[in-house]
Amino acid sequence: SAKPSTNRSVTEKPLQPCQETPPGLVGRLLIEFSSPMSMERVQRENPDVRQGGKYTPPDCLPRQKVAYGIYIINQYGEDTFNRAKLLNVGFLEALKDDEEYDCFIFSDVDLIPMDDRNLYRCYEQPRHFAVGMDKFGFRLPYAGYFGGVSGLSKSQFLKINGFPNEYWGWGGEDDDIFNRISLNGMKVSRPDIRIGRYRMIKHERDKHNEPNPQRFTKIQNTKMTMKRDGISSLQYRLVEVSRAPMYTNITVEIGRPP
Ligand code: NGS
Repeated sequence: SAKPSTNRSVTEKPLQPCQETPPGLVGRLLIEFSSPMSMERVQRENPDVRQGGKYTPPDCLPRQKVAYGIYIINQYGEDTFNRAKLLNVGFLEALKDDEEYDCFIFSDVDLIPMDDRNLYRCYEQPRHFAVGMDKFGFRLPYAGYFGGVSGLSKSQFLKINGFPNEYWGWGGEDDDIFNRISLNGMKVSRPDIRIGRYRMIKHERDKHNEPNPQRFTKIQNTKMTMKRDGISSLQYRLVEVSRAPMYTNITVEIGRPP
């Protein structure tokens, strides 16, 4: 049965691996929020992005499969917010789409990178990208800060049993992740402070996200809790998955604090 082959490898030259540093980077970007950005414009300026926010370089073989898709994980209902648990959901749901993803970038929705040399890929060690945020005067607020935007390879993520599911409300979950990394013999890697710059989209204080009074004691106990609490114990109910042109929107029910 001779079907005409559409396989690239027999019709074209095999692709070369992508360059370590992509060509055409511009460095510092002008980020300001005074003029609104429309989804249509984002779409127009990124014609190679496919349904659900997926992208593959057309002319080279990617060295890593960064969850080459954009996933927005939305907590269903009105119960207390749980950031780290939502990030765990994002990891599993992205893998359901493509089990070959080997790198995951976890970003807060309100952070906009100001320099395209801050490469969203995975590194030898877990990566903290958001080292210079405007609200902290473009400096790290403290040496162990791991909030905002981070990136872990699949194996780094699994080594720390993913992120904690038991931080309800604001604060501490990023410090717990930092502890998991150190306790598992890894070290956080970071970009140069001049490159890892971010602007935060200004917004009102979130509802249902009051400071978690348990956060200080919880971050003292990471060593004990990380074995049982993490990606291995994650439970949730999928409410909706919808594919927009530039991203995949996932709504999940993740329960509420005990
Ligand atoms: C620390 C929090 C982190 C938080 C960081 C920055 O104190 O979760 O402040 O917060 N840790 C604890 O509360 C234990 S920020 O200034 O962005 O609101 O990420």
